[in-house]
Amino acid sequence: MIFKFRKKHDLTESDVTDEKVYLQRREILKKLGYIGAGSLLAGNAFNANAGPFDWFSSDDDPVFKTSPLSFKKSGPDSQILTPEERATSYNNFYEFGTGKGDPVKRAQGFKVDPWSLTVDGLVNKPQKLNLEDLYSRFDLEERIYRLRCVEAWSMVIPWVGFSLAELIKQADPLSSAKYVAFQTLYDPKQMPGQRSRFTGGGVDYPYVEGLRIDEAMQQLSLLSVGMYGKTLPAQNGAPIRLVVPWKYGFKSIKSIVKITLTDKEPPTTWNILAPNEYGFYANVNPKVDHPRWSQARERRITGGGLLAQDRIDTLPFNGYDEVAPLYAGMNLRKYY
Ligand SMILES: Nc1nc2c(c(=O)[nH]1)N[C@H]1C(S)=C(S)[C@@H](COP(=O)(O)O)O[C@H]1N2
Ligand SMILES: [Mo]
Repeated sequence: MIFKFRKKHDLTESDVTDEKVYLQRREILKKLGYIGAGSLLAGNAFNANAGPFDWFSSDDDPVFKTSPLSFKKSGPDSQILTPEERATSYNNFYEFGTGKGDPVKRAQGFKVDPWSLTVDGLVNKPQKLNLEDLYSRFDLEERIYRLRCVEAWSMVIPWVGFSLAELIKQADPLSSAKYVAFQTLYDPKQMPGQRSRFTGGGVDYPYVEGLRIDEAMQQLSLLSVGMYGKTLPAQNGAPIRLVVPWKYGFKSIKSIVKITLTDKEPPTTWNILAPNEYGFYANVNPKVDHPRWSQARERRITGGGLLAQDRIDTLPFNGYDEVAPLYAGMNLRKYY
């Protein structure tokens, strides 16, 4: 698939194609693949002027293209969604810099095609998925989840994806598989944060994460390929990222290229960086403070105006009580 870029300053109001024309093109775009179509909504500052059918090319100012997804919509939800423009412009993705506004600026030229996601390790049927497999092999569904960052802010995001369990089942794990290890793309050419310890927040890349196998098989554990009805923007972890809503956000590893079933607890990036501050489990827990700040409350980034936020109580397991049995008998102060 070829990426078509255009200069941002070339755009005018009339470049935004109306929805009817757009929907007719959707079928064509589907056949072409998934990338190449711009965002329908004009909410994202970086996509605001990008029409769905941009065949201009340019060497500078690339705009990362998202395209609509077909999926089973979630039922009505009482939570106020975080506005799309906030969820796609206030990010942690250290591969593109440590500032919250860095990823949306620096990830626009990120290339996801070709992509290869490998599932290997203690499995009978190793898997290799290309970009199209990510969108077509599983029935996609929308899931509205709360995302609680360890830094004490949170969002409510409508993800689109499939249960991690579905992919693991296809790989047919051996009974010796006790953990699942995840790895982000390593590509310093594309990811400026990976070029030096200084620009990448001291992380030893690639970013790695892990779950116990029963956590990975929990139905809430989601492999997300989209948000707000479209494929993931680069800054949110395109083309595929993990979302584990009862754990702090750093567990939800972005832009995954490898999933390995293993018999040992895998190393995890933030635990390596500061083991006394970030544990392997990282379950949201208002009673266990971060050594440098309280986790009792959070700043919810909400939908009431561009800069709106509410201060609310943080809930155990981020409110996903159904996961509590996974930790029965465990001391969650020790296993933070
Ligand atoms: N590869 C990678 N994955 C990552 C991160 C990162 O820096 N690199 N940051 C994590 C953190 S701290 C959070 S809070 C979430 C943020 O996801 P979002 O930007 O989509 O809201 O991504 C997580 N996944
Ligand atoms: Mo985070």
